[in-house]
Amino acid sequence: MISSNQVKFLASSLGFDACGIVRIDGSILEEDMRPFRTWIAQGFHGTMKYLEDFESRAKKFWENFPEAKSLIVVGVNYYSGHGDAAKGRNGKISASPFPRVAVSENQGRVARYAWGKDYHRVIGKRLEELRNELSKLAGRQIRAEICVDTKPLLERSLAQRAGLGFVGKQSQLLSPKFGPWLFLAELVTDLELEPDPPFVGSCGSCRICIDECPTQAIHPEGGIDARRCIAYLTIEHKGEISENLHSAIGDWVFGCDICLQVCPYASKGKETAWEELKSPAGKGTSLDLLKLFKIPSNGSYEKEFGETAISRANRKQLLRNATIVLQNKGGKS
Ligand code: B12
Repeated sequence: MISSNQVKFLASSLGFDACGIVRIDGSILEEDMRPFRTWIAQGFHGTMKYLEDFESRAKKFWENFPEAKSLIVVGVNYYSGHGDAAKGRNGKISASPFPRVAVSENQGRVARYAWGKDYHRVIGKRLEELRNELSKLAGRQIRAEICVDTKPLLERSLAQRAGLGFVGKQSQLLSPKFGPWLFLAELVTDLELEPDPPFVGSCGSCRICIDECPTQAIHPEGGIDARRCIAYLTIEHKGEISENLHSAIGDWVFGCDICLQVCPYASKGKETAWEELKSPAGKGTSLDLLKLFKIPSNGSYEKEFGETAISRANRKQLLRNATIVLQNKGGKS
C-alpha cells in the first residue's frame, strides 16, 4: 500500500511545489457545489457557457470513475521575476516589496500566468510522470485521471481541503508559502490515501483587493462577478466589451493580476524552478500591440501564440483588447 508521504515525496522530486490529499466523498463535493450553483444562478459567469453544464459533467465524471478514492492536489509555483506591476484603482501597486517596471509605449501587459509556455500542457506532462511513478510503486497500473482546469473539479476548494492554503476574497487560493502564484492541478486516483487536514485561514478584515479592483468585480464578502473582471473580459468574453469598462482595463491586453499583486500574500512570491513557465520560454510580460495588427491570418496567430496560454483568446479578441489598450494609452499621453 502506498502512503501519502510517498506520494508527496514523489511529487516533490518531480518538481511540484505543494501537494496534499483529499479523500473523495460525495458530501464534500456537494458542499462545494452549493456556492458554485448560487454563483451561476446569479449570472456571475457571464458568457462562460461551459460552466453552466459543469454540474452535469461532474456527475458523469464521478459515475465513470466509481473506483476513485483519493484526489492528489498539487500546486505549481509560477512566480518569476518582478515583471511589470500595475496600479489598482486607488493607485496601490502592490503590497509586495517588488519594484515597478513600466510597460513601454505600444506594449500591452500580459498576466503573469501566461508569460511562459501553456501551463495546461507543462503541468499535464509532469502529472503523467507522477502517474507512471505511482503505478511503478503500486506494482500495478493505477487509474489516475489528470486534471489541469480540464475536468469538472472546483480546484480552489479542493486545494483548501488538501491543506494548500485558503480561498481569499479575490477567490484565489492563497498559499502561506507561495502566495497567490500557484497553479492548481489534480490526479484523481483509485489509491486509498491518508487525507490531509484542510487549511484554516481567512483574509480577516483585509479588503485591499476589493478596493483596488479597477472594475469593482470583487464582492465585499469575497467572490468575483466575472462579467466585470478584466481577466474574463480580455480572455473569455468573445463579444464587444462594454464601453464603460474600457478605461478601467488600462494596459492589460491579456488577463489581469491586480487583485493578486495588491494582496499582502503576493510578497511570498519566490522564483519558480519551472523554466517552461518563465518569460523566455513564452511571449513574456508584454506584447507589442502594433505588431499584433500585422499578424496576417488566424493560422499565423496560432503559430505565434499556440504554445502559450494566450491562444485561449482568439485573434479577434486579442485585437479587440489591443485596440482598447491603445486607446487608453493614447488618452493618457
Ligand atoms: C472559470 C475560471 C476563471 C474565470 C472566473 C474566475 C472565478 N473567480 O471563478 C475567470 C476568467 C474570471 C478567471 C480568472 C482568473 N483565473 Co481562473 N479559473 C477558472 C476555472 C476554470 C473555474 C473556476 C470556477 O469554477 N469558478 C466558479 C466559482 C464559483 O468557483 P470558485 O471561485 O472556485 O468558488 C469555490 C471556492 O473558491 C469557494 N469560494 C468562492 N468564493 C469564495 C470566497 C471566500 C471568501 C471563500 C472562503 C470561499 C469562496 O466556493 C466555491 C465553490 O466551491 C478554474 C479552474 C478550476 N477548474 O477550478 C481556473 C482558476 C481558478 N483560475 C486561475 C487563475 C490563475 C486565474 C487568474 C489569476 C488568471 C489571470 N491572471 O488573468 C484570474 C484571477 C481572477 C480571479 N480573481 O478569480 C487558477 C487559480 C489558482 C489559484 N491559486 O487560485 C485556476 C485554479 C486554474 C489553475 N488550474 O490553476 N478564471
